[in-house]
Amino acid sequence: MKSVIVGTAGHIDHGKSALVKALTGTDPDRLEEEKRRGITIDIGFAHLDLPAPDGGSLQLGFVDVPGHERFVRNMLAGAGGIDLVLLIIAADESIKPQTREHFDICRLLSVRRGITVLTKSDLVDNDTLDVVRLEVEEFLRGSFLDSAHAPIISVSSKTGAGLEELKQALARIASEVPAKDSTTIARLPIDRVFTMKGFGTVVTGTLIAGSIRKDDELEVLPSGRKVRVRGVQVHGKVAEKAFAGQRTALNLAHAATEDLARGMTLAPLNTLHASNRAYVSLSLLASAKPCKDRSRVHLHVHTAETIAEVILLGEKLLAPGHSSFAQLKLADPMLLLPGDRFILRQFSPVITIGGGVVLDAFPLRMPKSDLASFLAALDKGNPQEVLAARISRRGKSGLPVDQLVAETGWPKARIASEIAPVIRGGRLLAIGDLLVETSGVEKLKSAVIDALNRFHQKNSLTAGMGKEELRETLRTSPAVFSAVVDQLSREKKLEILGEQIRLPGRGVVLRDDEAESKKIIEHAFSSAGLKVPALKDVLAGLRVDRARAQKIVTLLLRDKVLVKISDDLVFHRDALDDLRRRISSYKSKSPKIGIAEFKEFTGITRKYAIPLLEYLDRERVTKRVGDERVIL
Ligand SMILES: Nc1nc2c(ncn2[C@@H]2O[C@H](COP(=O)(O)OP(=O)(O)O)[C@@H](O)[C@H]2O)c(=O)[nH]1
Ligand SMILES: [Mg+2]
Repeated sequence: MKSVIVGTAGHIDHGKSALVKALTGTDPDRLEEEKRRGITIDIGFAHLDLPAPDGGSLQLGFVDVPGHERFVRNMLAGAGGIDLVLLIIAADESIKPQTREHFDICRLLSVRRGITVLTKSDLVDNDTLDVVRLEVEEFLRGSFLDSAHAPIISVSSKTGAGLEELKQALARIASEVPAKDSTTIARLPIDRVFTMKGFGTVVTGTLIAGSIRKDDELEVLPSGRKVRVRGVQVHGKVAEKAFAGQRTALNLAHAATEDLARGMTLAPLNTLHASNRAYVSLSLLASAKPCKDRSRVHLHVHTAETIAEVILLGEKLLAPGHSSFAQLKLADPMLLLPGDRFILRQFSPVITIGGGVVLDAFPLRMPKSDLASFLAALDKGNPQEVLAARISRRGKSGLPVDQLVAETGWPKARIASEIAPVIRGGRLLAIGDLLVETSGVEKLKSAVIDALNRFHQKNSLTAGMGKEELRETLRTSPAVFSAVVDQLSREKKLEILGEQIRLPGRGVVLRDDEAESKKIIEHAFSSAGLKVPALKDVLAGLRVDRARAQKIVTLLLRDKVLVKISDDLVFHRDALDDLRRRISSYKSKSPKIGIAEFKEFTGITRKYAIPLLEYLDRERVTKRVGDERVIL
């Protein structure tokens, strides 16, 4: 069974609520105050099943809106999810201010289908009805409700005249509404929150995307609260699952009514994010005043509203009837996805001035010309170009698939199938879960080579650049970095030495004075045998400065020409090798050696003998037993 949301629109007292009641049997004015005052204050709901012209059946969910100008914001909360509008005009009053305003809103929200209903036909004679019809036809000309393709039907909710004809037209047009895709990521903008005895917290709304089933874990945005669905009702009846396009009520666990409000959205856990900035395509109504850059406005999206600042991205003044790309800065964050329609109302006095469509809710700083082509690609809406533009915008850092899901609201499976041909075409690369533009990877590869080159030039006494240091210099993610480094290593454009990376054949290069110093140090220790000089004395006598001298020592230690036994006690490797040999031949004389014998045997002082013996213990040449060493 197909579900279609039907919204009313029109001036106060033109008979919207009476018509919904005449069609469905339900009085949409549910509040006590509404019944007492006889006016609609907030949105009301009703439903009706109709046979479809093709023999199936149609489930119509009605959203009845208030016509009073003071309650347009409530009207907007209801207008968000509608597929089909009933534009209601009383035959005895014809077009009035909220007829125009609601009609503008429907056009700005891009409502595509509807029926114009001339109500209270019992109050006027046929001539008057004809005149009103002509006026209305003129008013609607060129719009989605143009009488050339959308019906104008006169009815009386009092006598029932015209209601059958209206039902037939409703069934026909509702059956033309395209079926909604329930495999998209679920979104339920909340329009009502209340408690029900025996159930607890209940929220209602029009499910605008995806599906929600009993026991689903959901997230409330923007608050981030996690809730569980205890029960689902669709069009007033218990259901296992609600699908996109259905009036839905959810009984929620883990949430009190205070935690929820109209304007919040329910979505799957950890999938979508609220934002307080968005790039949009904005149209100003012909009836509005010119819109200045940085104007403050009221922003309405689905059931949410907040104050926003309009930053025009083109000319600094938007003329009535014109469109422009803009950035909206929101006073409070809300969940926005590309394709979401919005309405702008003037800050004061509050009247509808325009609206448009969200292009991107994750604005990033980028050069003006790049931004213009980015927004143009989003506005055109070709899915492959949209994905490529979003990935390209992230440059060499790439974009994780999860973030692409959050940016587009498209499920992973859809992204994967849209992007596969672009990857095959060579324009994008998939590195694990990350998508990167191929040219971004190429740029990163040359940036790696440049960074290594600069490093080698500055650090001629170091073998290579630390991996992490290189990654931080390039400001890129670990995944992209290691993919690029591996690729460059396979291409033999760099070499990986443990935690260091260097260009092939590069590394330590000694200048003349450095090479000379290295020789002096080496000689100082090789000629000293075990009676070594203090390292700092050797370094003090060199031509190179202390920092460079220290680096040369590090090189000698790395190459194991020198061996460090303790702080400031360094030996040449030949001296130590010689010592080992002599110790093992000593073993044929005695299996043990004491400190005194060791001093005598090597000819060195106690100051050196103790650290040396400890070194030999560590090297498992000797083993300490009491005051003596067993030779191993
Ligand atoms: N005579 C007559 N009165 C109607 C008709 N439809 C609505 N009304 C009356 O017009 C008034 C406003 O109707 P209502 O449905 O509340 O208007 P809304 O503000 O557009 O929802 C009420 O007093 C209704 O009884 C109709 O077809 N004929
Ligand atoms: Mg009403």
